[in-house]
Amino acid sequence: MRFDVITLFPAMVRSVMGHGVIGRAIEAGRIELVTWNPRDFSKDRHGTVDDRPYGGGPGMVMKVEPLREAIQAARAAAGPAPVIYLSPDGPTLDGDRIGALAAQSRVILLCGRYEGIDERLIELEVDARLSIGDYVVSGGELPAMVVMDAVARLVPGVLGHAESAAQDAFAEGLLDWPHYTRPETVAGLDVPAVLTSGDHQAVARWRLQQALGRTRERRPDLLEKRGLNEEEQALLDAYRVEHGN
Ligand code: 9WO
Repeated sequence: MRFDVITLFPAMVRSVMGHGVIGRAIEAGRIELVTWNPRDFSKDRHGTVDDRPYGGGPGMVMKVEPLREAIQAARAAAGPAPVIYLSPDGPTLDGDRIGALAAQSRVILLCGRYEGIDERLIELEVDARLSIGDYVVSGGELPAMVVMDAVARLVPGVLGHAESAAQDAFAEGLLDWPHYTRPETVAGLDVPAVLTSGDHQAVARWRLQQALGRTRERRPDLLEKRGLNEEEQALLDAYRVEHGN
């Protein structure tokens, strides 16, 4: 998977994405991250990439040409790829959209700053918008990094066995089960006995039951959408009796 990111802050993107499991995947070449700074494509010696908005009003707008040339350079570098503009007015990122992106070999992520980008750039070069939620942040970079992290985790070989197991719960449409580590007792609180029983089947059953119970308590909408088989329903019924809910 290759991500090309159009951003005024390439160092920010490379630094954040260079950590942890995704950073290791980039180092191993399983994920490719290339950044393109519109300022490098500016026509004037000041590196101008923005200007005042027509019609007046506060702030600045990103100019078409530097962005367009950065996008075209990204396309020329590694072939055609969808251009996705990170913006609150796009459809909201969810598991299906993450899966669809992970099926692509390449994607170009366009990060806006200032008050936004000239609409004509969107008309000329943007294939889709994508939101990570109904709020505005300072730029498209953090949303782009959320998208890249979530998508990269689905690329084969990026997650080790442990992490991919941890991700299974949500991939199953459920919230995560609780996690514990040493010491066995801390501040008078013990680890649930099943987790130290050595009975792997019982542990797996307990984890599924916890995920089902927590999903019902915290995100009943997910459970509604997912449905339950007979065994899961029985586990959830037992959880509700145990938790009195
Ligand atoms: C801002 C905005 C506000 C309300 C409705 C739609 C909107 N679009 C934008 C926009 O594209 N802003 C540019 C990119 C310039 C300001 C910083 N940008 C931005 C993108 N802030 N927040 C996002 C974003 C992207 C994806 N998901 C959530 C927020």
